[in-house]
Amino acid sequence: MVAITDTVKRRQDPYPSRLPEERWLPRQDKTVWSQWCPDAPLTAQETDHFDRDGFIVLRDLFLEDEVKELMQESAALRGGKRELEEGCIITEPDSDEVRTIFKLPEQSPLFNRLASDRRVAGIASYLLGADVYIHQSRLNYKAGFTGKEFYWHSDFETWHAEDGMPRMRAVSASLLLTDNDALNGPLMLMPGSHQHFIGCAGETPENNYKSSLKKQEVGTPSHEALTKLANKHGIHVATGKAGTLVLFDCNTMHGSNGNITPFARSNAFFVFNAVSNRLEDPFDAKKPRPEFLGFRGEPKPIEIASGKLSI
Ligand code: 6CS
Ligand code: FE
Repeated sequence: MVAITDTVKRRQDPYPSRLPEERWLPRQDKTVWSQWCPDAPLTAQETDHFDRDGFIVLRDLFLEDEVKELMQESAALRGGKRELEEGCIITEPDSDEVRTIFKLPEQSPLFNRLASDRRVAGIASYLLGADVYIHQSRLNYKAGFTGKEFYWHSDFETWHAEDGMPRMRAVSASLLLTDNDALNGPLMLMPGSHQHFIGCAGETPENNYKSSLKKQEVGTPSHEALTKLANKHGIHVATGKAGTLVLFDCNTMHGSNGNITPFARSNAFFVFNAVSNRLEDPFDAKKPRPEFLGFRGEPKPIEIASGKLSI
């Protein structure tokens, strides 16, 4: 007879987090899942760069008038000129200023077209060696003077713990819709940090997303861990003019400062996940977050669109 033990079998989890104590583990998944070939949407050098650093900044992928149209569309969405789906808007922690609008393709045909573009979804699908779908999408807006910081985090840590994304096989694409320089709170990334999974200390509070989207406090590494990571890997600042595309692996450590300059900073942000990596039950939270933060339906592969953006 098999002895019945009183220990509950823990679900198999290569990336445990929200623990009594912080814990470092090595990455168990590839970063680049395709073999480079001449018709790939990135050069061999760009592919190696992404593999090594966990991100790449791509300039001049989009035409000037494509970028202009996207900027106008973004202003219209933010400026109350469109009916937006309820519950998809997040404001700043201390004011009613718009910080994020979620579900971008659902609310705008032009952003929907952008999301399936070869220069965005095509590159994501190539890097992940898989058909992809959108896990999350958002328009981030950091207002001049009042836009607050995003503290250091790995996106995967939250998506795994709170949404149930099983493996590191997702990539984020951030298209800059304003010029980003060193001053207006640009994205900062730690090159090479994607090779470490930092299981964070602390439990997930109920409905954590309600505060974490304004100011994340759970699922962030300790000062010691961040110091160690930054000393080992350094910090890169992803500056560029509007139209620049920043692609980064789901586990790359990143964050951004507040914006006290008069110059707003905004970007359109799409997270592509491999269809084979669809969400399960959360690994470290009682119930999953709402659909606007992580798509939970049957993933449908994006059909990649080529040519100039048009609707
Ligand atoms: O909640 C999310 O999905 C994203 N937002 C924050 C503030 N942290 C984790 C992840 O990047
Ligand atoms: Fe993030």
